[in-house]
Amino acid sequence: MIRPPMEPATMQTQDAAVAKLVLAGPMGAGKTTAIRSITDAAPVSTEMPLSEGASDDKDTTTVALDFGHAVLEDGTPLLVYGMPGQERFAFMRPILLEGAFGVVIILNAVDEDVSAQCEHWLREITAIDADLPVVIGITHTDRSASFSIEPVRAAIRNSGMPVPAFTFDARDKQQTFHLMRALLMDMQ
Ligand SMILES: Nc1nc2c(ncn2[C@@H]2O[C@H](COP(=O)(O)OP(=O)(O)OP(=O)(O)O)[C@@H](O)[C@H]2O)c(=O)[nH]1
Ligand SMILES: [Mg+2]
Repeated sequence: MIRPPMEPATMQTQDAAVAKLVLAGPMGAGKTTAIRSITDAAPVSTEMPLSEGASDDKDTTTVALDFGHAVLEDGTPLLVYGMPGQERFAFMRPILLEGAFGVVIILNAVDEDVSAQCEHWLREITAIDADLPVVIGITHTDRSASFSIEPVRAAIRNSGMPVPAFTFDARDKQQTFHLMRALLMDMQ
């Protein structure tokens, strides 16, 4: 049985300590997709039809949260929560970050200014909890021929935070797990 998260960053289930991770980032970056990629059972999701900005591959948006239980190859259990990307649901962010071990900020390489997005989301998360470990994952690089990760790394350096950044495809289980492992390395 999966127990809901309590206060600390890691919780005891019957078998092992479980880390709570949260996925943050703008609308359409791939938070819901990432959770669907890594969970074996169907995750909990709160998708509603997009009134504006629907596209062929995205016609719904998260209005409260995503939740899934995943197990890394080494047996490490994870409770993974996804935030809604839209600003009007920003009130959910502190609620979901309560008791989290760390945050994966997912950005979209197709978005106009990815480094500005990066700075924005780093500010949003650290304003809620300045001590949370963070990893950045950038999706949709297959759709942006001109994308370079260097401006994003420069934005991270400007923030003064030791945050690793990777590109990945949220539809791919192994690539999504790779990000989670990078975050969990801070745990050891
Ligand atoms: N081409 C491409 N598509 C991707 C990649 N990663 C995710 N996607 C797609 O991008 C879309 C992301 O949608 P969601 O997962 O709903 O995005 P979200 O971040 O949960 O968005 P909100 O809930 O609205 O904040 C889906 O259609 C995915 O299939 C990638 O690397 N490349
Ligand atoms: Mg979503």
